[in-house]
Amino acid sequence: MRKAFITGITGQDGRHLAELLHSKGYKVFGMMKGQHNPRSEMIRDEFPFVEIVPGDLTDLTSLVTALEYAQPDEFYNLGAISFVAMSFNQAELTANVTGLGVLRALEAVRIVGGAQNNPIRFYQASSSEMFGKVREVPQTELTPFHPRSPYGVAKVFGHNITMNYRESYGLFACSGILFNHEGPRRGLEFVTRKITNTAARIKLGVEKELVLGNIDAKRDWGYAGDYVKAMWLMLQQDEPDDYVVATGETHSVEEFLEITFSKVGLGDWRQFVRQDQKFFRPAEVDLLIGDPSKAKTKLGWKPEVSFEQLVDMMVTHDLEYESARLNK
Ligand code: F7E
Repeated sequence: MRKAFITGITGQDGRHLAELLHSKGYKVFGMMKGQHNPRSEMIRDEFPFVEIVPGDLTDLTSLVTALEYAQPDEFYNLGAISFVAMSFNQAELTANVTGLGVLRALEAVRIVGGAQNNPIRFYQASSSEMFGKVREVPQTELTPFHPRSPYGVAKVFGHNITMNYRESYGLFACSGILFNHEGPRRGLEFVTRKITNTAARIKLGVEKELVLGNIDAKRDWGYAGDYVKAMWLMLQQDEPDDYVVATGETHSVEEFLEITFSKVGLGDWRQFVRQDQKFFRPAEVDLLIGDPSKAKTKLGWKPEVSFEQLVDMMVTHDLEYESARLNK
């Protein structure tokens, strides 16, 4: 039985990936930090097949101990401080977890190694935030980075150190440069879920308005369930490499609002939305659009869920989820 080790198991991608790997017959280990982590119950209830292993990306010894215990074939490093806005306020923590955490994970892989004829394969969750103030449109694996947040800077370090360990020590280490990916499991702090969830609450009469920051920003939004398939495919290749994972389409936050409010049946979003300076960022990423040609050609990967279907899936989920909460 193949074994996979996932950091960030409680996040959106960790949960999608755990499901995918379980369906493929893997034994799945999920690393979780802290004492009495309240999310461990969620994982236990939702995914009883996941074995929780204690560990923390800021503690190399804990990573080595966790890998020695799990002896995985594949290591997916999805753990991070992933909220860009928060990274401006907790820049040092972000650098430590999202940046240096990757170095510690790679060191742990180098130390534990895995079976001689079957070394641990490593996946790093790189991000389109690395492109920041974009140097070209669309962005490819070769587009230079210009990060615009402490999060983006930390991800550039993670990306480069992964490449460096591949070149220096011959590790089977890949980075997926994933553009924004969403779905019903997205945290409520991210703009897409904030919009679909608040719109559902307005529809149900429990909220009056939606307060946002910059609605002109454009993103290449895909479905998280599609994107974890690309992660897995990268680790099944003969050679390690880096890949852009994106839809190749871009939409503004305003477009997301428009479709959501019309699907919920509230009409014109302008009646419900207010902008507040506190949700604007010190430096913004204005436009992201990825070119997934390499992933399509080499991995045979393509996104299955369209932008409209994604919004629809999230709106439908949030209307059901919020009315179930009301009726409790
Ligand atoms: O913001 C604007 C905001 O926080 C999207 C993470 O998964 O994707 C994600 O990063 C846009 C930005 O995602 C609000 O200024 C307006 O322009 O949903 P977001 P993100 O920053 O693009 C990348 C690929 C990652 O790697 C990250 O980990 O929406 N925006 N008003 C707002 N954003 C939020 N969160 N809240 C607002 O009220």
